[in-house]
Amino acid sequence: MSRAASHAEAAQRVAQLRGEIAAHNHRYHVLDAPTISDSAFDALLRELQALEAAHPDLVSADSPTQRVGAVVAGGFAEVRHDVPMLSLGNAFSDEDAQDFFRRIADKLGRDDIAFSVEPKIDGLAISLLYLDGVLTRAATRGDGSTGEDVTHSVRTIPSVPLRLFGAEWPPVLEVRGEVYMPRAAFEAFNQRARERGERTLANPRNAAAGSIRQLDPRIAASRPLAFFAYALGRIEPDATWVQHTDMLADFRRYGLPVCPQAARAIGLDGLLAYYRRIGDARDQLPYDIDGVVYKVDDIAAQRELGFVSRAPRWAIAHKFPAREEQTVVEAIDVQVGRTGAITPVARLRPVQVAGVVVTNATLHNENEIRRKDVRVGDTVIVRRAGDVIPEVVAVVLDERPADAVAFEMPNACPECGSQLAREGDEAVLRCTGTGVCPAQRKESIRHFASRRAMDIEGLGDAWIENLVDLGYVHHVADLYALTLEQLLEMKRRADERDGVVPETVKKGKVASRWAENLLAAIDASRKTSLPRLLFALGIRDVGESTAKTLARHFGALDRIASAADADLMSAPDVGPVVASRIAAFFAAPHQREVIELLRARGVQWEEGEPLAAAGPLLGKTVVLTGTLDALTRDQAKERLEALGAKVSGSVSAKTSFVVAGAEAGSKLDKAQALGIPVLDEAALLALLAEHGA
Ligand code: I6G
Repeated sequence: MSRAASHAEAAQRVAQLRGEIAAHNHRYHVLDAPTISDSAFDALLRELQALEAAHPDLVSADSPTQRVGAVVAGGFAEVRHDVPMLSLGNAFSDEDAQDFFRRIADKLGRDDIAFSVEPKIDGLAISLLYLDGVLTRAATRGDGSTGEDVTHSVRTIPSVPLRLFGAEWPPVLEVRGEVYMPRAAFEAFNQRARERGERTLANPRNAAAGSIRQLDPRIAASRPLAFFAYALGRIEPDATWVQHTDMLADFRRYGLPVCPQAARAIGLDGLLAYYRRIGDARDQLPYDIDGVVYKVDDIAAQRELGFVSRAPRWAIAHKFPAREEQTVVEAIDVQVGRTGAITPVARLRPVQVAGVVVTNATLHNENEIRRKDVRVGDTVIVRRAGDVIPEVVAVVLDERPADAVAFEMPNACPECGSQLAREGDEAVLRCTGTGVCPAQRKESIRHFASRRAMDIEGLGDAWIENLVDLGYVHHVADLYALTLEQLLEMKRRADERDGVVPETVKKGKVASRWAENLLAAIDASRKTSLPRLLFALGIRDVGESTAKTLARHFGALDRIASAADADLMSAPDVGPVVASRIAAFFAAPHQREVIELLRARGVQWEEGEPLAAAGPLLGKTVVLTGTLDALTRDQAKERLEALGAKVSGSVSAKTSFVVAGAEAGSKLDKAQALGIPVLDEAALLALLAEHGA
């Protein structure tokens, strides 16, 4: 829309944009089913921002541009809950759950009772007040009667609608639910914090609570929080829902996120089956839970059952085993990873954590161990969540033995004796014995053989240890030169060394099936794909996704191996650090030799054409800003990429030029400040036409 848009036109477009943005936001953050690209979404948001800047009277609190507001001065205001925020009773066993069910069945005089059931998210309980469909206030539970006003933080959570969808909602609607940090986001946050030597968050629950209880809303906005609605507070006029599950269905219709695992269960058997089903899925769920909640579905029956002290008689939380337990640190060792990274590991007195015996927990790096001050002999809280390695959350200082001494990191690699060194301001110490350190070699081979890399079935840790320790394999290419005789000899020597009576000799015949199987698995891995091979090589910071991107972008290994940093950065998502890691990897003669040997020993992968091998804009980084008339942002991006350019979202000194459409904002200002060339739409079209794109 041009600058000359009338106020009425602007108001109409603003309303339309807000509706579209809210709907896209909901699809992305609640339904997990986006229908437009991130850049197209950004363009809508920018258009709205520009219109609001031109017409400040059109700005309103429910606008998606207003999620992050000002810092709250003078601390949190108190909020009295008109309807108290209660807590739930707990069931710690099937018997407790059975007692809960029995009490209800006896009172209602029947057994075929339907329940609304859902996971109990480990987060922070929050009450959201919507007046005339607009989010007006958000408060913590506090003591149940009085909480804290955290509206400024909760508004920043993308899945919380600032305005309810449709027009069917009650004019006064208070919705209760849980703010939480998805587990992947929590892990990623901590990983980044560790790399930067910053403070980590203890667990997703503390992460949610700590993020919301901040006076500066930018802190909550910078953390990936989410919300699930599960209960009702105040409502006017009175609710007409017959069943709790009807209410949840309406919540969904209003655009409020409701846990996708919420369901209905009948009778005690139904409850316990749900408990087991969610318990089995617990490690795979994207959020942390500490149990499941059962609620009598029929609201009239809820009323009949009433409350005991401050908890409903019609609902209960059936708890899972805790994720965190206490145990004692018996020793602290350091492990050497594939890239030489040194990780201190706590050897623990064995403890059951959520159904699994834990004997080791990572202490991550020197900074972390120092910050937590974990010592041998300490009683510690260990946490195990999902598939991630258990970690030490904190020390129970009251239980520290008087003679416990602070841990000192070694100066030399415990495996090869090489010096340990830190790169730049990295928190991680690394073994400098690349190529010679047996621990690094074993880890590289383990990674190379892993399922998502070369997928060599049966090449387990014990074989890798023996193959390296007994000198049969020095690097990954040696796997492809192994013979049956060598494997059998290795086994015999390992048995001898370990004083084991060889199991491989049975009835006077050498059992060789395992070795044949292993050789067959190694052989089967010879035929692979470029992304798998790239990932398998174990280049630092090149995970599966970057390997795929590189393969798609360059099409062939040699092109990647000979690319300069700037060329590597023309691949999407490859920044300067990753580019330098890739270049350094392929610059090492040892790595080139290994790749040649892999080829010579029959490892094959298909190669193809690069995406934009000879593009005239190869090595150029372009930033698009503002609105273009003739092209959508996606079309412009696609055509620029076809010419070899990398299209980036932010302006920096590395930007080659900026394309500024109508109502370009701060990116244009920044480009001008940095003296970066700026093209208008006509110049872009001319450039594209010149190169036939
Ligand atoms: O603390 C809670 C967690 C989950 C709840 C709750 C819930 O439902 C899934 N429901 C109620 C009614 C209350 N607390 C009071």
